Amino acid sequence: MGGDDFHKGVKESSNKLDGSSLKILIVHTRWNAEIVNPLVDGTKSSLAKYGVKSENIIIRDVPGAYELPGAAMKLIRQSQQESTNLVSNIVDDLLSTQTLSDKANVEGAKSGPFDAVICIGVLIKGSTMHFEYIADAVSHGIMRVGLDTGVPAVFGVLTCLTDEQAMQRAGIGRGEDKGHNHGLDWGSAAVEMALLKL
Ligand code: DLZ
Repeated sequence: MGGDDFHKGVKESSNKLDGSSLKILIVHTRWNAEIVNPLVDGTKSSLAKYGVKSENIIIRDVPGAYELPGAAMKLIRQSQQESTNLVSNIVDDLLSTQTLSDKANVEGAKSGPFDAVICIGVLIKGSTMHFEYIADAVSHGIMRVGLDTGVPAVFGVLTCLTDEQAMQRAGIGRGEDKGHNHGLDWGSAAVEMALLKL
């Protein structure tokens, strides 16, 4: 490890990732918005690179990182409930003139539940234990969202010791080296996990 051929970070998947049929939820914080917003932009550009249509990227914001798991869980549950309702409406309307695909795809946007959720936030360590408690709760909470709903949940939360560390990981470092925008990796992780199959 550490030689010239050492690749830091995630390698591209060897599978072809076609996100054109996916519907992705992004939930991000308004805390540390100056760093979070570029991360959201990086995530969106990565999703676009893999073919996810802009109308199928749903974005919601919450106050802080602590709210991310609860919001993600609530919105996923809503999308699953709406899709159940849609199916029963389609069955009710089977004899109407509207085709099934017309009914299921309103104005090009994909109906149905989310295929993945990306939770984005930035925690920066202060002088109290707050950082440790929130980071622990949020990381476990986001894991639970994924396991309990079956919808892949991407951990897009930076847990940094300084502002500069966070800026570097959002690609907006102050020095000549702006760093790497981790949102680019979160978008590809969401597409890859959404498409995962045997
Ligand atoms: C209170 C707080 C603090 C001190 N720091 C951060 C932070 O660095 N990043 C973040 O996303 N949120 C922070 N918060 C807010 C909490 O996540 C949460 O919104 C509040 O405690 C209300 O539940």
